[in-house]
Amino acid sequence: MSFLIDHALRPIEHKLDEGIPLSLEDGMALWRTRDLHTLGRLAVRQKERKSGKNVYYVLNRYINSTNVCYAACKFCSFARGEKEEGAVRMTADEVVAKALETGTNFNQLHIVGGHDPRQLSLDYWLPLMRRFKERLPHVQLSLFTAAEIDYLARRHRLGYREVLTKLRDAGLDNINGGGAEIFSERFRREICPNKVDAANWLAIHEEAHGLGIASNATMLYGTIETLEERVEHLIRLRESQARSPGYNAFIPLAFHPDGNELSHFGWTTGLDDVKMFAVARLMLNNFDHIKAYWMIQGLKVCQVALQFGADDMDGTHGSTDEERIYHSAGTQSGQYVDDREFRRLIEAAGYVPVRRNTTYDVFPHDWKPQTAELTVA
Ligand code: V47
Repeated sequence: MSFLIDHALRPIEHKLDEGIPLSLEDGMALWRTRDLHTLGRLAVRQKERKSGKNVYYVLNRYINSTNVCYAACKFCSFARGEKEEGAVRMTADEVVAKALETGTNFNQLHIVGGHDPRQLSLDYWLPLMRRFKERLPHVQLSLFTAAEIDYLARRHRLGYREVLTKLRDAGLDNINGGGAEIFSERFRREICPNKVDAANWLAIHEEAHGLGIASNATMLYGTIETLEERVEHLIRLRESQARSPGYNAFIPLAFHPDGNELSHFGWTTGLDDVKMFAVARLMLNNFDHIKAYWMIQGLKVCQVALQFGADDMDGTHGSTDEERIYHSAGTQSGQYVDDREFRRLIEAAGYVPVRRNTTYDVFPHDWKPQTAELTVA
């Protein structure tokens, strides 16, 4: 008796074994297959070629420093006008206090925010970053998205290289992967016309890599994009990584429909989610890590994603953090997962939990920083 095997996947298996990058047609065959188990097995084999039995997580703090934003992206439920009810703009002292609220035992500070005319400025960020680096040298700063870097450059009338150099010198270790959405012009014109375009998103990441700043990449799936546009997006990321290496992880962002203009698309399905992880793992042969971010697809789907090529579950967040991008758009995930829970889920999936920092240096799970008690002042 033979198990059902989709024969369209056989030439793809051959290419993967030979290390040949997959084409657009291959990517479409992966999306179209109903042979989910073979798809998962192929993705797991690629994952294990990259990271063996390891599955990574990071002890981190997560802050949305401002939700004031005038970009008006149609998928967004988070943005507010300055005077609108629900607008939250943190002072630099509040950001420091929030980051330190539950101590210093974390390896990453992850901050993203809106295009806020008052807060998104080098005058606000450079001193704040230096302050963090002086007090918390063991914490890597994963700040901004390329959309925010583009805003900073335009605001200060500087080139990307100049802005990035200033940010790097103040301590920027990594740029977050947001703002990529879907690279197709058709998508961006209709959904997020006021945001950095695809060519500049890629240029910012490539310039950052050249300056020694690492980054992540994302893709927002589940609205008007076609399957071809999803695969093309992945191919453009692969080409960008080949031109200027420095992307650590790819993170698929499942569309969340509550409270935005695209609500009628509804939630992505579990099947779409796990396929998305597998297709990404198989197309992105030059990316080391595919991240299943528990906040986005939920802990249960993310654990299953480990059987579809994902090798990372992102971060704990702090127990007092208040993520707002996904919570304002309807996520049922909580705000915090402790490291014991990550280890339990990863081990149950047959993998070895590994604590990392942003750039994937590995730490014993009970590692603690040697910093003295810190206060806000
Ligand atoms: O660019 C906004 C997305 C991104 C919705 O680097 C939405 O590790 C789904 O940068 N439904 C910002 N997605 C978040 C971001 C990020 C997220 C996770 C991991 C990393 C990383 C970075 O959030 C935006 C947009 O694509 N987003 N609204 C929504 N309703």
